Amino acid sequence: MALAKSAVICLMMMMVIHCGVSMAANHMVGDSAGWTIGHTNYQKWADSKNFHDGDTLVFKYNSQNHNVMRMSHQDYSSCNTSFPIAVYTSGSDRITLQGPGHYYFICGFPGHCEFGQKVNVRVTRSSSDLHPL
Ligand SMILES: *[C@@H]1O[C@H](CO)[C@@H](O)[C@H](O)[C@H]1NC(C)=O
Ligand SMILES: [Cu+2]
Repeated sequence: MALAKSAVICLMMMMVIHCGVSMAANHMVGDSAGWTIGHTNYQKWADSKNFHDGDTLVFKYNSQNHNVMRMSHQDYSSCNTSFPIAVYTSGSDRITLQGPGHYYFICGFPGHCEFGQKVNVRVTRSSSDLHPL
C-alpha cells in the first residue's frame, strides 16, 4: 500500500511540475467574483495580470443577467453594443487569446458596460516573453 501511495504522490508532483512549465494560462475574469456588476474593477483586475498569446479568458456569470461581447476599441469606449465582433452567452465562456494586442470585452445588458462591466485585456507576445510590450 505504501508503494502505491508514493506512486500517487510522485504522479501528482509530476503534474504540478508540468503545470509550472505549461505555455498557456487560464484567467478567470474577476477571479472568484466572476463577470458581474458592482463587485470588481475589471480594469484593475486586468492591470494586475499578464496575458500572453494562447492564454484563455474564462467568463463565469449568470446568463440571465449578463453576457460577453467582444468589441472594437471605439465601441468599447462608448459602450455601444450595436456591432459586437463576437457575442458569448453560455455563462461559462472560454475565450482563447490569439495573437498579441488589445482585446475589448463588455457586458451587452443595458447599463452594465456604463457601470463598469468592461475590460481591456492586453496580450503580450508569448509566455516566455517576460518583458511587457
Ligand atoms: C453605435 O454605433 C453606430 C455606428 O458605429 C451608430 O450608428 C449608432 O448610432 C451608435 N449607437 C449609439 C447608441 O451611440
Ligand atoms: Cu452584465
